[in-house]
Amino acid sequence: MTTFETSLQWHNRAQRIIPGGVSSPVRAFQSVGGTPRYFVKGEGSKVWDVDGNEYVDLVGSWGPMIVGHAHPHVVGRVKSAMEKSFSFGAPGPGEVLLAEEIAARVPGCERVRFVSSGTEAVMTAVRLARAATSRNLIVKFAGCYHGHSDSLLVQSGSGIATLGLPNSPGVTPGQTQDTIVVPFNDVDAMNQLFAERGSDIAAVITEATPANMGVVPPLPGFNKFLADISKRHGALFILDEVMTGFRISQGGWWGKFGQEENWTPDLFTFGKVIGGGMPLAAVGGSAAVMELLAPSGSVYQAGTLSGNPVATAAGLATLELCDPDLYTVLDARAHEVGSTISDALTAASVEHSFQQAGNLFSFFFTPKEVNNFDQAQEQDTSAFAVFFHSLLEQGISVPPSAFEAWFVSGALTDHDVEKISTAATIAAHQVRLRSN
Ligand code: KE4
Repeated sequence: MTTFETSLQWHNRAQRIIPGGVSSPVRAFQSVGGTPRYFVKGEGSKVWDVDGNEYVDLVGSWGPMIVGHAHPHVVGRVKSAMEKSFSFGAPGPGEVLLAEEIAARVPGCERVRFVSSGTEAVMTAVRLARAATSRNLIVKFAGCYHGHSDSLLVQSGSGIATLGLPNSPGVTPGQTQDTIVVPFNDVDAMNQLFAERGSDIAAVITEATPANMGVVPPLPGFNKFLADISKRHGALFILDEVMTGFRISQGGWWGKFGQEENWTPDLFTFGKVIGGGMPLAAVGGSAAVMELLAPSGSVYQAGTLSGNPVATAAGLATLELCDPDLYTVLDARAHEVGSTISDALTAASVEHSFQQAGNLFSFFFTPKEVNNFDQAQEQDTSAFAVFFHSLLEQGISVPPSAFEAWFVSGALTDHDVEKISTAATIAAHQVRLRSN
């Protein structure tokens, strides 16, 4: 009888019942090749696959596992919540407490509505913006990812700022005709677009720092520029903090940079960390806009498990651990891990750009700094794949794509960093050997 003791066996079995064998495409290793690892246990900074291999985890479920896996404080609170049932489909104290915690950390959030995914949060924010302005056009940036709602699955048309074209089968031109795609960090393109179409624009949406094309920080003042130009033309500014929210600081990206630069988005989206690994996300912002949501207003939005008591328990317990000391640790660890890996690549004469935004970072295998998606696409993704697999074979799990951010957790240890350093040295030489 076949036992299922290896990731390969599970993946062959999975593909017979789940498209691509995965519940989200990036997990399938298609951009790096090879067999995805089937994880069955996580504790602190480590994860174990079904084969029994141990890895230092620099993915952290793409952000949520900020305090490490199975943190006792979080596990305890989730267990306690679960024992009182999983869901009621009715309001409960947990969502009120979590909403108050979010608003306390992000004063720009006067109201919060919970949903179950970042996609839902962004979809709701876009609908709110269109309702609030009675305008249709949404402006997004090439390379920024805001979830898989139809109107945001767009790619640039020809030219600098053109109406989006569907970038997935099943998305119709009608669903993307009101989405405009602009190169990131391009002030001139935005000035021209607003000069021509400003009165038709409902909102501009951006990742607080793009991290879904690899980490591409906003040029100094770019987010403030977006907030200001939107306001001047009566458009809303949506800051997508699904990735950065409560990861970059106690108040997310805006808490760390926006307040001091004196700009405030009209709407925020959050996810990942606020659910602590459970399906929970949120849209928040000014009361004037958020109160348009049903049942206060007429903008419809709903969800069976939204604000789920088990998920809100996980999120609240996680945020309770996200104090200033944690961010000091995360920032130090991110710089330590990123610099160690960059030093190893440099020592092996492997051209790369090590890019950081707060405690998010990534590596582009290209000699030039990457400031937008076109430049990100010039990177050597085959070199990344060699680097990725060498690290994986040495017990370091990093994002299986050259177009993602790397994540540290508060559970990383000095020994983990030593292991990462040793593995990076070997992996860098394997990239070097490949290119000879
Ligand atoms: P979800 O629907 O996956 O919860 O969130 C969508 C989303 C929205 N906005 C930003 C800035 C995001 O980063 C995301 C999701 N991020 C990816 C990581 N690149 C999720 C991983 C995946 O797709 O499996």
